[in-house]
Amino acid sequence: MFSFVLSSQIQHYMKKIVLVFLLASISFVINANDSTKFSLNNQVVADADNAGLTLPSGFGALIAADNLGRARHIVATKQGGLYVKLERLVGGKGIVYLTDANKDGKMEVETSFGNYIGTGIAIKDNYLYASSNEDVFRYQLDENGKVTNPDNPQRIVKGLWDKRQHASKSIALDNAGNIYVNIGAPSNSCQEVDRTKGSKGMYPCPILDSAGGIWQFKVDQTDQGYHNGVRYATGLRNVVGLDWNQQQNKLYVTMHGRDMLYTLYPDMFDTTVSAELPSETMYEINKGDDAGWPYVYYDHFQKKKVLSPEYGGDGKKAGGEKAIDPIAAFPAHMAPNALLFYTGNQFPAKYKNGAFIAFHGSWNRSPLPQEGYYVVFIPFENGKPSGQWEVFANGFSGTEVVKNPRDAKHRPCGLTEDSDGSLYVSDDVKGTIYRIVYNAK
Ligand SMILES: [Ca+2]
Repeated sequence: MFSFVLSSQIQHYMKKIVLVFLLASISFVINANDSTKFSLNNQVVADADNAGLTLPSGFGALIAADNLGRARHIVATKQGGLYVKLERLVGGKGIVYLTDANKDGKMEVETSFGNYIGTGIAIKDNYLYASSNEDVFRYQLDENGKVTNPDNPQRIVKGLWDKRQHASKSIALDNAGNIYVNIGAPSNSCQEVDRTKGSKGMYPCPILDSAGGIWQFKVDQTDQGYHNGVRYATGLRNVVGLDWNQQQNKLYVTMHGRDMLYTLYPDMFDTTVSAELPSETMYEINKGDDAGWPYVYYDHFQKKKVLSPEYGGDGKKAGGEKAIDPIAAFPAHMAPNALLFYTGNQFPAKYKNGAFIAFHGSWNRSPLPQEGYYVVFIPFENGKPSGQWEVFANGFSGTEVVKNPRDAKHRPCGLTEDSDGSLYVSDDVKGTIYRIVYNAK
């Protein structure tokens, strides 16, 4: 009896001692690693220098992966993996699949596949979709979010224009079995001779039959060409950023505006105006919409669509009465390369259903400094911007002033949201993947 009581008491105290020791060691581990590792609630913690980025208060960033190659668009799986589309093959492969086995936020390459370059990548209903510059493929995903047929995808779209200029076939998917493919115009402003002083604008612009718009295809049919697709929207010079807004059940896009107003028409535009115009634009797209390229461009100072000089414009004359207006406009030549509506709950409430835009950065603002090279946020309500745009994440270029795109160490190109509400940003210079998290509570 006595021995039983003693042993029971000893066991009781032993348990207490073990528990105290365990708590002490956990707290020691957390304190020792608070800037580099993960916290008790398994939330990923930012790098000490926020991966070199400047962010709003309460946000942090870490480098999730690095040196992947020319990382264009990205998509996160529900299970925490990440697919990255590459613009140049690495080891003969154009898609990288990253996973994070120990959940510390640092990702490792699990596999790579796909023998084609390109930009577009998206996930819908257990399929991964990826585009080359002329085709779209789809792959089956297993219950872990991993592709089951990496070497044998279904080619659902083929033979789209690839004329080098504006060749990225960015993609988005709706909830009704359709995929939307950007076919950028291989042209600045549809002149008879592209980007040449004195060359007239072609009317009607023949490029619009095959490019300069968004085409809609079925997700489950093989080898669809132009004749199987629907020209869903036209007059869009080059849409690299597009996203299906689930709240509105509608397509939204960001367009790269035309270049070279000063170079081609120095008697109408000076270098300052030409650096700021035309606007980079964001549109809400309905079937059949025409955004007006090449006949008009948008001017966010005059707040109107202006007739292009190739079509009789002088920088003031309005045009494009039947063309849609943008829902947001940005300074020229910032190159909006990705659009993402934020649906997560990790970030503060103002970000919910708002739009993030990754600006790849400019070349055509010289002699003024180049602009872009950051991620912008615009708050939204009921599918429309409800406030001014603001720079959300800056510092990718690693330099105060970018005179030439080659000066930029990193250029934002793709966006995706992790299932925990973190925001991933890809860079197509060094292949860095940034993960932005909200740490303040
Ligand atoms: Ca890891």
